[in-house]
Amino acid sequence: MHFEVLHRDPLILFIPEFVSAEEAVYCIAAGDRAMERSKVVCNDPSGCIDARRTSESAHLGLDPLVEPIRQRAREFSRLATCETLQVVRYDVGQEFKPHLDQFDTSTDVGKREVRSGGQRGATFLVYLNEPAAGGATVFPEVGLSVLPKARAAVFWRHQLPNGRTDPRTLHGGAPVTRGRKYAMNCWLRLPQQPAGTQINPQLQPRAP
Ligand SMILES: O=C(O)CCC(=O)C(=O)O
Repeated sequence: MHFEVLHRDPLILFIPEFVSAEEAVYCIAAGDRAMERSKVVCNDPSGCIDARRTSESAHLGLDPLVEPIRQRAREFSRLATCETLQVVRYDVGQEFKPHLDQFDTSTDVGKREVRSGGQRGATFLVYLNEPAAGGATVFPEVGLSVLPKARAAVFWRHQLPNGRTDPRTLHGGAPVTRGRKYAMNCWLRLPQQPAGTQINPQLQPRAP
């Protein structure tokens, strides 16, 4: 799959054609049928509403029509597990302030998630459409801003070589200023491993 390197360390890639136009349309329609106010990970197992994340979102579940997307993500990252896909919809003014995707293992919920499914090791953020203005994905620690491009995905790894969260992967969705943005999260889980284990070396992207 063709990709461009946006940033080397931490590794952030742009994959221009990660989903087909048909897949994007399907995911938007499936997401629209189940949208609810987005939540963030917190000690409540069902998540918490938080002023830092004002979008709406929907989980697509194990739908055979979106399985090829999860499979693609697994093959590209060479990680075995991919959470079910989450479609996110932003209207004007909605945003997700900068945050990290890895579970915080100093919290009970973080420990529980890592025990049950493994730590998050990488993210594919798929753009299902393009808002008329705004809605960039920003990485403030590395000074990177990525404008949504329909069908493309941004991929980044979360961990430092010592297995700890890389704080430079802080990222967020800037407010949409015109139109509507649809994106989709695909979070890859690392197989269970003792703390401090080196990151799975196979998480390196393949050569273009
Ligand atoms: O919408 C974006 O550009 C970023 C979304 C994000 O970081 C998330 O949903 O975790």
